Amino acid sequence: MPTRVFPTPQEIEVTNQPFISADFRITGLKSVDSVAISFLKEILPFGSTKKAIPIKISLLKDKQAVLQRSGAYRLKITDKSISIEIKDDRSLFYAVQTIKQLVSKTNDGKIKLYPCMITDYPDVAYRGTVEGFYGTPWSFDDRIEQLRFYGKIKMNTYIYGPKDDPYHSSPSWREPYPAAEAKQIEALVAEANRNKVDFVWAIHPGKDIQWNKNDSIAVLNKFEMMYGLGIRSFAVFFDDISGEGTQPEKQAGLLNYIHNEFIKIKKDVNPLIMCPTEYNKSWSNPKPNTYLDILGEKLDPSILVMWTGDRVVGDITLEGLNWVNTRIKRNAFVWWNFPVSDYVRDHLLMGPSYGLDIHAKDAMSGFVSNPMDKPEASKVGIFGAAMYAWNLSDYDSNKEWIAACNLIMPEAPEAFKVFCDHNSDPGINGHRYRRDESVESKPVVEKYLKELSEDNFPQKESEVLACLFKQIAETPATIRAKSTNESLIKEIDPWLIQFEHLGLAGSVSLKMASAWKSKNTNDAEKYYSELTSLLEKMQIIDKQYNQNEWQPGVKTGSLVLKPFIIELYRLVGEDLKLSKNNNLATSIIFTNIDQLSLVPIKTIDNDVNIVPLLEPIKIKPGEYIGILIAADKKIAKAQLNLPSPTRDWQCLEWSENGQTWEQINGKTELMLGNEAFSVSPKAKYLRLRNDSSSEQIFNLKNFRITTK
Ligand code: LTM
Repeated sequence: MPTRVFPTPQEIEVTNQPFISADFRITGLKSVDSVAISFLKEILPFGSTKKAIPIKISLLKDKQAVLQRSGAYRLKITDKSISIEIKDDRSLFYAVQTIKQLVSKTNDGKIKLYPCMITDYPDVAYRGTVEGFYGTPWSFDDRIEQLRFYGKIKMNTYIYGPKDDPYHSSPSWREPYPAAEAKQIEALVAEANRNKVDFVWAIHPGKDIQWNKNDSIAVLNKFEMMYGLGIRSFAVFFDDISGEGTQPEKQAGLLNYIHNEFIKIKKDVNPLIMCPTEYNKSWSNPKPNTYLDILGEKLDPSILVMWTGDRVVGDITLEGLNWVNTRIKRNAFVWWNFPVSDYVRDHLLMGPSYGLDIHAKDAMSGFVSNPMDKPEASKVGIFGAAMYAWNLSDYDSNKEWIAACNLIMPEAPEAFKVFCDHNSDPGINGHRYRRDESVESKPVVEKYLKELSEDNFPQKESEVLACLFKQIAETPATIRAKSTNESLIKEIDPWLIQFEHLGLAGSVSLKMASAWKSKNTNDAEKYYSELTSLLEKMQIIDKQYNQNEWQPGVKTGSLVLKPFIIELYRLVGEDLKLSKNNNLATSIIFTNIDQLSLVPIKTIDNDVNIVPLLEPIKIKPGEYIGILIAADKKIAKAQLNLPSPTRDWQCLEWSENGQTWEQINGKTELMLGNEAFSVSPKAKYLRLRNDSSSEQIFNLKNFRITTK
């Protein structure tokens, strides 16, 4: 077989004796999808000679349930004829995609095909992406390219819900799109249709919705406008909101109203999708007859309910799905928060799509991946999601990751794999979501450090790692020289720059350690100073590129390789008394709120910030959030912006020792603003405590201390 068929078909038999033909013709069903036929004509030469191989298109005769699914097809290729049996237009489109993968050309331009028999259908009905991240939404061109990509990998759903589109969310969800944007949406819907993708338009009204007739009509009117632009699939999101909008009875009431007054009446619109406020287990009230049960009870059974798993960002397990399915009384529609990076914007998530239960096909109604704001780079993760949702039991995350790298950068697949392999972990983050990184190098690094600690020189490991760092240093140039995907290069450019320096720093660190171990102090010192310059350069890159206001900077190899280099730097520096050692003391978050315990602190010059969180935070009575500043620093001033529906719970305090606290009176009115205020020079801790007797909700926008 020339290439593998992806996603892996449910049943496939291929002979290894190809046949060659120069001519094909279509017979059978007349009124079939013209887009699929023109794709077919791009792949196969059509003619009318006697020798032309007939391609017969007919309806699927086999009536078993799986073949009644949208997209199901049966393809039989022999050297005499091709038979395509289909359920619907999508089936024909997918059969054509499969033929495209099976075809290769002889030197004289004829078609080489392998006789085969394929019976294929998707395990999960809705498969695709949800553009549901915070940050700059994808551009028109990005989306067009994504829709084409989804067609190729047999995904059928694109949910449009970028948090930062004001016409999707507050403040402008009630208003029509400006003409230019409306026109682009029309064009996107047309492209989606061509690729057999449902363009689902989502509204996010919960931040300021009023539960009255006016606002129900406002949602309906907006849907009507979007219907006018060609949209035939709709969603309502209630994620990441607080206050009035979160009431399950009201949410269900609105959804049922839309279902009855719009979906049922239109006749050509797909079932509604909703994202609940309690969209993952860790945020759900476990008590019976609460939020999720109310939705399960009240929502029309046809409405699909989204779910991110046991956590906001986490694995998808059959057990977790069974838990929510019982409560919502239907199979959850999975919103998988991978490879989204809006909570770790200084990292790329380029690794395999793993953590997906291969036994869960009967427990989900849909599976969509929430990608990064970088559409091309996200294709690696999206490809895995597509392969999983089509054929769960066959899914192998690593195999599909390799296939993704080959498909996405065919001109330099090996270099791209090296890049992705060391750019996959998101680093420490509030969601506690970590990914494997540098998988094959990790045991070598561990062995190297263990040998060093036992006073041996790890010669073999040193050689392996030297090859790796050399390869890393060369990878960016290879990718730039060979890849024709300019958009992808532009998206990952800062990480390519940083990656090259990681490779250079790694090479020098190994030379330094080798000289040090062989007591060649002069060389060790020379390499130490070279490494110092490279590490400083990496810090400059981190401060120069990707300076977003959330997690600015460019981190690469941050799970295994960078810590390894830093460890060698520390070992040699301390032993040869070269390290200045004045950067070790850092400021840390000071909190007893579980959700925040791992939220990182960002220090830029004298400014120490708690990295802001995207979702609202619940704070119980007595709980607090604050910062303990680095040992050698003093607090000069602070700025806080923690919007909350009420403020009378907020008590702002400072302490010298973390034991006794003094209240900062009259400062709570500053919580909503950005005005700086000064704090006692003795203060080492600053915290905001819930001084009331009930749980409160706030958003962490800005908690900043300026030190001196
Ligand atoms: O996950 C959901 C349902 N909502 C938001 C997303 O918009 C966001 O992209 C992810 C990842 O940060 N987290 C959310 O809570």
